[in-house]
Amino acid sequence: MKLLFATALLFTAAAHAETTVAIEKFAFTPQEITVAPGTKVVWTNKDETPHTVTAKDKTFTSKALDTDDKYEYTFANAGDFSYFCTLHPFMTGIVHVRAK
Ligand SMILES: [Cu+2]
Repeated sequence: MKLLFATALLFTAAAHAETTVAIEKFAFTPQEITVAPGTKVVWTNKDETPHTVTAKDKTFTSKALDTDDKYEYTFANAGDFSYFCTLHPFMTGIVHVRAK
């Protein structure tokens, strides 16, 4: 019974997993992350310059984020998701979504 309860807690934690990426000095940090399906990724712009978080295939995109603005996106399915900043296309990042 105790084991079942622990398992349920684990599932709950996984369903609400969240990770953060900073947008800083014209770069996404960390530039590359690996998360489990269902993870919410929260980007925060720490620059004085506006940036966007835009999927290469345009499946998701933020507005132009001002300083301290956040953008969040939940990755439901496994895959490799490249993204960039539309205002500074040299800024790129990638989210690997892998079932564990
Ligand atoms: Cu930018």
